[in-house]
Amino acid sequence: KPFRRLLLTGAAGNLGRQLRAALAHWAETVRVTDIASLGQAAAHEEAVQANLADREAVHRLLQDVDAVVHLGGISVDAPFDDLLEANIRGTYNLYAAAHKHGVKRVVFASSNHAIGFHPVTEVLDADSPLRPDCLYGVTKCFGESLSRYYFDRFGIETVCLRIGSSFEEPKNPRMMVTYLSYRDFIELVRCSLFTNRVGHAIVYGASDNAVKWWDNTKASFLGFRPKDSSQQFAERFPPSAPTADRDDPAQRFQGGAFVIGEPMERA
Ligand code: NAI
Ligand code: 15L
Repeated sequence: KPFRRLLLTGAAGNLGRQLRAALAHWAETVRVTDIASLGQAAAHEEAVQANLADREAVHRLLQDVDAVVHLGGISVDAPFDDLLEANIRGTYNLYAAAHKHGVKRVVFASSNHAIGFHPVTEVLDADSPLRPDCLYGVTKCFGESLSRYYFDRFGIETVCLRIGSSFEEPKNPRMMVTYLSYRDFIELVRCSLFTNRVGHAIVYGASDNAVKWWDNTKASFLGFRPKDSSQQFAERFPPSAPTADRDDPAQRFQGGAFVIGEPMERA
């Protein structure tokens, strides 16, 4: 197998659960971690329950690993103090530990919410300006920036996946554009781990959907070719014209309903 040991954070989550099985084919040992319960570890797995905000725990997680798939953190908008611990401190701890332990490749789950305030009439690529649509999106911009610094300064390579909507099926018309099938998500992670010399890369995670907001030409060296499309769900969500001229911000902007939230305070 190509890797001796891979680390998967957020392994108990929606996408982490999808990836666990695939990683078994790519590494002798997969260290799976989450703050939540990880269930029964398979024979090739080391399960470690830990909080990413716990610096010492994260340093132990990074020991003796070849590469990291970093999915752990809060995956929706939330009070700043919660995002600060899980997404900002957590991602900082991960990079500080990667540097200390000589880990040279990270696949970072960024999000379309890092660019969600671009209108739906625009097609973005890797060089489009960040326009986060909520504090959660701002934490993903932090992760992209932090990883850029750790590459420029220390040569730690990162592929930032600006994931669209990766679920079993699209749940609304917007997700006909942002849908990323689980199979295509796994393929995107595979390309990000196995491509030689990725430097610091930005790639959008969407399937081969009929309407596209994102152009991955600048990340073509990753060789990511989505196989699925949201078209199989077209009857449920028939196509409509772009709505950038309408009054509803949740329809005008790529981030959808995330753009109408407000910064939350912890209760
Ligand atoms: P999820 O919420 O199901 O999984 C995230 C996991 O991180 C959870 O199991 C949670 O317990 C864990 N976690 C949260 N705080 C933690 C902490 N302080 N320490 C350790 N673990 C912690 O989300 P999902 O859908 O699996 O997403 C995975 C990653 O991909 C997330 O970073 C999310 O922001 C990103 N993403 C996902 C998208 C999707 O459509 N599924 C879209 C865009 C980005
Ligand atoms: C995300 O970043 C979230 O993690 C996920 O739950 C979805 O809301 C997704 O974006 C989306 O934009 O549909």
